[in-house]
Amino acid sequence: MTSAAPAASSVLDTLDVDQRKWIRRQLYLAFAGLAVGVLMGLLQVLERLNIDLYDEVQLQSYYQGLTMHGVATAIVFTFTFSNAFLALATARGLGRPLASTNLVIGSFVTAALGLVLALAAMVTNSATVLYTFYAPLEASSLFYLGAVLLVVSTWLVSVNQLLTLRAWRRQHPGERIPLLAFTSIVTYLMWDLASVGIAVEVVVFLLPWALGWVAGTDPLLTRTLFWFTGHPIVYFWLLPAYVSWYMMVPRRAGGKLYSDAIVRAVFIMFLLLSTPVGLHHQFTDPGVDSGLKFVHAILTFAVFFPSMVTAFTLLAAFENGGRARGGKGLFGWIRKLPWREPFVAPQLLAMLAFTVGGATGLINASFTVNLVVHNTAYIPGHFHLTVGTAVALSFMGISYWLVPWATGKKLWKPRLAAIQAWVWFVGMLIFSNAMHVVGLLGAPRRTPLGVAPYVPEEWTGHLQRVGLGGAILFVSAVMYVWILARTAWGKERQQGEVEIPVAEAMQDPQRTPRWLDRWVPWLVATVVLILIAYGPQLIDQIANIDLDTGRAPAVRPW
Ligand code: HAS
Repeated sequence: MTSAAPAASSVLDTLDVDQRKWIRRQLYLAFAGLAVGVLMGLLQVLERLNIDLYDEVQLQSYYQGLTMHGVATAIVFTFTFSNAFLALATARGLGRPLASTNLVIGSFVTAALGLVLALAAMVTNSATVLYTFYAPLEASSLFYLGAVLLVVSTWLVSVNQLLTLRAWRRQHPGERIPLLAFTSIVTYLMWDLASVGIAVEVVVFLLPWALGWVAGTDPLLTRTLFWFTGHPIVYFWLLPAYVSWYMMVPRRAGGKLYSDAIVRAVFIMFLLLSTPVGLHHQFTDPGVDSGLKFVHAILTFAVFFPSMVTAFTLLAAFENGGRARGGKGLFGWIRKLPWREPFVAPQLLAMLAFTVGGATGLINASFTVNLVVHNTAYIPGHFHLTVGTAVALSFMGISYWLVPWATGKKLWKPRLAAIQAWVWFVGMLIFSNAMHVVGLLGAPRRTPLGVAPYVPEEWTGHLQRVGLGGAILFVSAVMYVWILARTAWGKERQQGEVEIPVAEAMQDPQRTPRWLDRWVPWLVATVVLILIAYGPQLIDQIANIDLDTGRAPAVRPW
């Protein structure tokens, strides 16, 4: 059996030198975003220990730092990293350079401009609206423009992927789309549809409001539009990691891709189910219809399924790898996995963390239990295991081959890189466990608890563990940025080309059913599902818009 992807060298030989340069720059944006984000994270955990450094760094408030933390890590780092990684994965999968170098440059320029504008607004305290930005909190127009540009940078990647696919199809009529390209493209197609919510929210409502063109806007409507995108965004963060977990990690762990067909089915399920679930963020929102909340709750359980499939198929791939490396017995193969390898170890640890993060997600999704955990510290506990570890740690592992590929430099101190991942994992276990527990004890999220007068004695120890875990995470992040900086600006050049790892499939990809190699019918089905899940709610809310105030809805009286 062979992998559906062509040999690495053919892509690298033909990949436009310019494209590699702009992909590298996009990666640098990601690392800049992460650096800003973790600095702000440090301030937050110190605040939990009653050490307030906001004045020291000239920030006006805890909330200003929190906004910068969320936007820089969850939006800038993730978007720009995926823009670089999945653009390259598409080229690698299709065995040809991306169709348009201008689009590669365009994606970088829009993302860079977006970052500068959003950062300028946040630093000047004119956009302290948190990373979940909806009314009634209002930011300056610069911030909204920055957000628009960051989203546009992802759309440009998507267009480039589709143009590259079109060119590939002309030369390969009737052939199956190579899996690596298929999954990379589906990830962006899912996001294209999902991001319509935030695009409408910002362009139609928030931006005109911030520019003073309209008197007010409707908080419930902007909140619903935000969560239309705000849930699928988590899969836009996660799916690049899945691309690596399915197709790249097994290659380095000595295993094979379990099944081409299952991976396609999993990504199609994410396309279908990622968006019509956003109302599970609004279970406690009185303005949302209860029947629709029920529909979204059921679909949330459905979108759990492709991740369960992923867990079992990955385990099969790794067992295969561990046994090929000499592992014996029921669990002996686990020890044989390359736990000290800087590319594999972070991602295996990311998967372990995600197993727990997935379970806490299921708790969030359960309507009645959600009432207990909603808006408590439990929720950041959940998402630091998912986006903060499953995704961030995977991206760190990927960057340990991606940065050498992009710069032609040898990875600086690979053993230290593996240690860095373990430090992150340990820090996150302490941090997220403490957040979950203190959340269950009633501690609210997004609150400067260091100055809150009502903090009971029983929270104190857990808050100290939050501080300790966060400090360890900060150390790991500094190690990460330092290793990458020493790699990129080091003198030691890579011997030959860096391999872009792609695992062989255990089963012949050509036996994959043709209906799993299409997406137009799935796209249509996705749109229909979204209309069913969101149509009645949005129609009702838009009908409430007060036309007397012009183009914008009036502020509701309540
Ligand atoms: Fe979530 C809130 C439900 C997944 C991120 N989530 C959030 C927020 C964020 C977030 C950021 O239903 C807060 C937003 C805010 O600021 O308000 N979430 C879920 C469910 C899942 C889920 C059901 N979330 C994610 C992922 C995220 C993420 C992924 C980021 C990347 N979440 C919720 C709900 C809320 C929520 C409610 C609202 C809460 C509220 O009230 O505010 C599921 O998709 C999870 C499925 C995961 C699994 C685990 C599979 C495990 C795998 C690893 C395999 C391991 C192996 C071991 C192979 C089923 C694939 C290898 C190791 C060896 C030793 C071999």
